[in-house]
Parts: sequence; C-alpha cells; structure tokens
Amino acid sequence: MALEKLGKALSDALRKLARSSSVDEALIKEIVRDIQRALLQADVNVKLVLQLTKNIERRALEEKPPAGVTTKEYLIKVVYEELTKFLGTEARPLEIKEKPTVLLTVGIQGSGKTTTVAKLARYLQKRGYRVGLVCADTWRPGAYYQLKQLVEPFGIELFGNPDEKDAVKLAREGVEHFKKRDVDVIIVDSAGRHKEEKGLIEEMREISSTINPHEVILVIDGTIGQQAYNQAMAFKEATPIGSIIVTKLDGSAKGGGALSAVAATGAPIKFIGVGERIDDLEPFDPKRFVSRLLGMGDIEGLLQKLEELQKEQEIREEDFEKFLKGRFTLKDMYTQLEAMQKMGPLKQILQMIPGMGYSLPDDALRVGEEKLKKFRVIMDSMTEEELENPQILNYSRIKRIARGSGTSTAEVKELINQYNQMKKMFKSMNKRKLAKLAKKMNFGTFGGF
Ligand SMILES: Nc1nc2c(ncn2[C@@H]2O[C@H](COP(=O)(O)OP(=O)(O)OP(=O)(O)O)[C@@H](O)[C@H]2O)c(=O)[nH]1
Ligand SMILES: [Mg+2]
Repeated sequence: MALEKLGKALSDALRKLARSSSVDEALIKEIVRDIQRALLQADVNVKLVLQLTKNIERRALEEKPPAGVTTKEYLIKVVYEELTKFLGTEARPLEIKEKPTVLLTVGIQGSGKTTTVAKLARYLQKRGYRVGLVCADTWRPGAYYQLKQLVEPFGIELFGNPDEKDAVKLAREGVEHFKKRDVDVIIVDSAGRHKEEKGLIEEMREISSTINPHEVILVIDGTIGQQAYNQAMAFKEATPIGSIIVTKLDGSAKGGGALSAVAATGAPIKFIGVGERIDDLEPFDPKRFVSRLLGMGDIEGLLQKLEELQKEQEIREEDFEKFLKGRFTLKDMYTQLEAMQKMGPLKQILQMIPGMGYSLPDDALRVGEEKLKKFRVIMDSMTEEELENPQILNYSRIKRIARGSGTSTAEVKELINQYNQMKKMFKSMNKRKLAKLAKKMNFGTFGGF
C-alpha cells in the first residue's frame, strides 16, 4: 500500500480520538500535534503542515456538529476533509477524447517513465483502448528492449529503433506510424537525459512542438519528497496541458511530501505508481486515497450520513426562514408534508426545545403516502389564488375542486383542516423559540434574531 507509515500514524491519531471518552480542547490539540508529527515525518513541507493543522484545529474548535452527529464523528470528518483538500480534493481522470490521443511522458533520470508508460498502456488496454507505444529514448542503452520486455506479454504494440540517434525524429516517426494504424492512444516514452528541471523542460518543448501531444505527463519520483514542488511548478508553468504521475509511493517514507507538494502547485495528479509490477498504477482520487490512508472502512458510511443530514438541514433552513416571515401557503404545506414524509425527524428536533414538543400532534406532521398523493390531485384542481390564499375556499369552491379532482368535499375539507392545523402550529411557535431552535440546530441567525 502507498504511504503505509503515514497512514498508520494518521489513523493512530484518529483512533486516539475514537477511544477518548470526551472531546475537549486539550484532546483536539493533542490530535492535531500527532497529525503534524506524522506529516512532518513524511517530509511534508512545514508551511503546508502548519496551514493544514491550523485549519483542522480551527474547524474543530469553532464548528458545531449537526444534530445527530457526535463531536467525535464530526472531527473525523474534519480531518478527512482537510487532508483531502490538501491533496487536491477532486480526482482528475485521464480523458481520451480524440482518436488518436497522443500522450508524451517526460521526467528526470530514473523517475520511472518507462515503467509508467508500460503501466499506463496496460491500464488503457484493460479499458478497451488500442494503445501504441513509441520509444523515443535514444539515450539510455537498451531503452527500447526495456519497454518491449514490459509490454510484449500483453501484445501492446511498440515502435522504436535502437539504432536511431535523433529522439525528436523518432518521436515524430512513431506518432505518424500509429496514426496510420487506427490506435486510440499513442504514448511516447522520452529519454531521461536530465537530472534537473531546466534541461527536462527544454527537451519536452522540443518534442512537443514536433508531435503536438494532447497531454504531457510529468513522471515524478515520489521518493524525493517535498523537492517535487519545484519540478511540478516548473513543469506547470511550462505547459498548460500537463498532468503528473507520482511514482514509487510504495514503501517510500517521503511519498506524502511528494504528493502534497505536487498538489500544492495545482497541477493535476492523474495516477500514482505503487509498485514495480505492470498493474501497480492507480488513478489518483484524493477522497478515496485519504479514506484508504486513514484505514477507516466505515468512513464512507459516516460521510454519507453527514451528507444526508446536511441536505435535510438545508430543507429545514429554507422552511424556517419562510415561516419566520409569516407566510405559509397550501403549497408550502405540501412541500412540508413531502419533506417530512422523507425525513421524519422534525418532531424529534422540535422536542429538543423545552416546552415545544408536547404541543405537537403527530398527525399534523406526518401523512401517509396515499394521502399525500390525494392532496396533490386536489391541489391540482385549485387555482393559483386558492393555493396562495386558502382562506378564500368557501363551500362552492370546495365543491368545484372536489368535482374537478374526482374526490369528495370531505376530502377537500380534510386537506384544508390539515392546512389549518399546521398553520396554527407554526403560528404558536413564537419567535424566541424559533430563534432558539435555529441556534440549537446550528443554522446561524435568521432574519436578525
Ligand atoms: N517500487 C517501485 N518502483 C518503481 C515504480 N516505478 C518505477 N519503479 C522502478 O524505478 C526504476 C526506474 O524506472 P524506469 O521506468 O526505468 O525509469 P525511467 O524514468 O524510465 O528511467 P530513465 O529512462 O533512465 O530516465 C526501475 O527499477 C523501476 O522498476 C513504482 O511505482 N514503485
Ligand atoms: Mg526510461
């Protein structure tokens, strides 16, 4: 696994949190220190570490977990989110849009280009693409045979000429060769002649201008740790079509430093290399990477729970704002009933406010699915005016609506009753109570309360 040591140190910190009986400031500080230590040991840049841990600490101390989530759970989420952000947040998958898509790999000596080219070819082949490889490395003795040996067992086509001395010419010929042969993707492996960025970028420019690749992929050796920042930055500035693969993240103590440094440049990391075998290449997705790194199988479940709660809160927040403005129409009632049918717990939440829960009849908050459907049908037969101002619903209107919706006047009256009941209920909540409720639910302030 990639970054095993870092992962262990981070999950130890979170386990400490999970085991604690209560969460206080001292514990938060201790956990933040553990995380700092773990990251520094993985060669993550000090400034980045401080920024990250400051964010975690601030959020842990300031933010309140939403109703239904424990402080511990919420803290785990904060750590997870900040680490994910630290590594770029969103996955940036490799896209093959055009046929053929030409990819050029570059990287300093020994970074893992040739191995990565073979891995990438295999990765794409497994996904149904026909791949052609071009060995444009005229520098390293046996470069062509190295790549050939790697991909031959998989029947991946390779173009090269061990006797040719001109790398640019070789690259151009290779691309032309495969353009005639109906491949989906052409990957060019370049020479690792350079030990530092400057020469590397010059060579990249030279080859790029001849073959016009769709994407240039910089292969960075993950064992160099935070030094990866300079390479990634120079590369990012040199080409707008650049992406990055960080290799050798298996067993490297400094991999965390390399990954975070590259992410800090904003250059997209598309894959990571996690071993010497041809299948040891993974698409890089910060979210998945972090949850695996933290070794928490159920973190996904926890995140889902939090996400759902957040959605519910958003619905409620809107509703409360509306009620506070004193408007409650039949349409609102319908939305309310629909929402409550899905989420249920409003009554439960209202009960958290002293002196609030007892006055809520269950029926006022929940109706069955069948009834909800019937209400919908009835409301479809009402005019806009009636929906907005239900108090104008006199007997002749009720009769008309019942006829129009194929229901009875009793059913229309039931709908009106339901409406009146709910309206009364919301009216009976005074503003002070609502403000208290809003505070309790961590909604912030409403309309100046
Ligand atoms: N453990 C591990 N080793 C890797 C990984 N990627 C590459 N290597 C090893 O790194 C060494 C160099 O890999 P190459 O693919 O030859 O590197 P290169 O950049 O093509 O080298 P030059 O062409 O000479 O610049 C080889 O021994 C690879 O097996 C990886 O993800 N994990
Ligand atoms: Mg090579």
